[in-house]
Amino acid sequence: MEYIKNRFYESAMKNMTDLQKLRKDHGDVVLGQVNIDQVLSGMKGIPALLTETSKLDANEGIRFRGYSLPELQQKLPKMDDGGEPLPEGLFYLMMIGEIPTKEDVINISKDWATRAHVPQHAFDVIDAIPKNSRPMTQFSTAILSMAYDSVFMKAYRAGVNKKFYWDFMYEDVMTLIARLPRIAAYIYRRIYHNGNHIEPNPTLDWAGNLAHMMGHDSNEVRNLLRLYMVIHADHEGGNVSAHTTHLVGSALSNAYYAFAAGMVGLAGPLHGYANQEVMDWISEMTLQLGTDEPSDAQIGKYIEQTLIQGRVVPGYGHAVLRITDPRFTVQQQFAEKYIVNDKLINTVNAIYRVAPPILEATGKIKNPWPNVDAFSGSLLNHYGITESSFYTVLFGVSRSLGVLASLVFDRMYGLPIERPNSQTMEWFLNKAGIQSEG
Ligand code: HAX
Repeated sequence: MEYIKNRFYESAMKNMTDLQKLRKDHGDVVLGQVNIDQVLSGMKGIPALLTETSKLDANEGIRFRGYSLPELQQKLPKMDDGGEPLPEGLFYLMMIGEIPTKEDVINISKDWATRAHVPQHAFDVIDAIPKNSRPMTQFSTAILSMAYDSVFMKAYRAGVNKKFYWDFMYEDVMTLIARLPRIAAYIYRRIYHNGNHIEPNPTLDWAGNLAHMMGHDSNEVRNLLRLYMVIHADHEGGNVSAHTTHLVGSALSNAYYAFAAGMVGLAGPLHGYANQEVMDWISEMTLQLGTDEPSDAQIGKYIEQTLIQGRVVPGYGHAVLRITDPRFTVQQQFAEKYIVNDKLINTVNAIYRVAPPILEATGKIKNPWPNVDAFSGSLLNHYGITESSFYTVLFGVSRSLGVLASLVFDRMYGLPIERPNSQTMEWFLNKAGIQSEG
């Protein structure tokens, strides 16, 4: 499968001259001003990262190498039975910048199938963790345990020339991505199915095999997971999981270290854990109301109560987006196409009718619209994947595609160690021209 690596090398090399020119001759070009609010609100809107794989527009949503999600649903190769695009194709697009052929996609699928063997020590590490510890704890620990196999780390220690770092990083990235479905399914079957594991089927595609190993081996679930893996794969470089992976990688940490760190970031409730919180929040609501078919008025009151309690309404709001997340819309359309009358999905749709005006009326929530996490749990639940505490692991498997592709770019471009400047409160007060009142 060297030709995929060679194509990446050729396409990324074309950018090297531009990058060198930017750093050498145009380093003093000013990109904008930074104000105190931007720094104190989590560095929002400060252009600070170079990320090739995707770009997020606040008023339009995500584009992968220029393509929106609906465009990708049309253009990326699918299985012969139609359905949803294959995540292998999205990975190719993010790495190479072109829509792949079906043959390219099959080749990546085959490559990942040959690399998918998970070393026994990773299973042993998972089995040593209490079964009732969070699935994301088990997932990130298993990833970390595989750093033992990093070819990048071995090459670095052997003194390899830095111009070849990307090649070893590519090898680690492809192997790590290939292993993740097996790791995730192992954790799933361990926790929820008495450790009754299902062996991989190497003839299946990456997402299809995940459905198979989880024990949800229908065409519908395979299709859902293919779509799920595509829409969660990347959201430009600044989100917590992507930025953490990139930051840890900038110290020349190997892909296993960097991605495990990114996954620990994804596990936070304001990021990937929100997909579980949405389910918990809805079930708390239906329990309190004593009905699983709440009216719009009942939902409105529950949202107000959540806000009064000083809690967030999970699945709503975004640090960048200012519209309904297209990833929400794509899932809603999937439900409209395949699912007839599901009470939970009806409730999710009702929340979408009710929540935005209430959130907007607070006057402080910048984006009152739903994000990706508002819908994903209800779809999984419909198809029998009801164990919501596992949902962030599925998000993590998908997120590997974007953040690990970016890690190969980082080493290809020779991006340096990341080290922003920090300042004390006194410095900020001085800049604002005010005295401390403390
Ligand atoms: N419910 C209640 N309050 C909310 C809110 C929500 N859904 N979204 C924002 N706010 C609040 C913030 O907590 C903040 O309050 P304070 O000023 O009291 O601190 C205020 O509104 C302004 O926040 P913001 O500028 O609109 O939003 P941020 O960029 O700070 O945060 C978040 C963005 C996504 C973290 C936020 O909207 C949120 O907490 N949403 C709920 C959790 C969630 O769905 N997270 C998943 C996001 C998508 C993702 O990354 N998926 O992985």
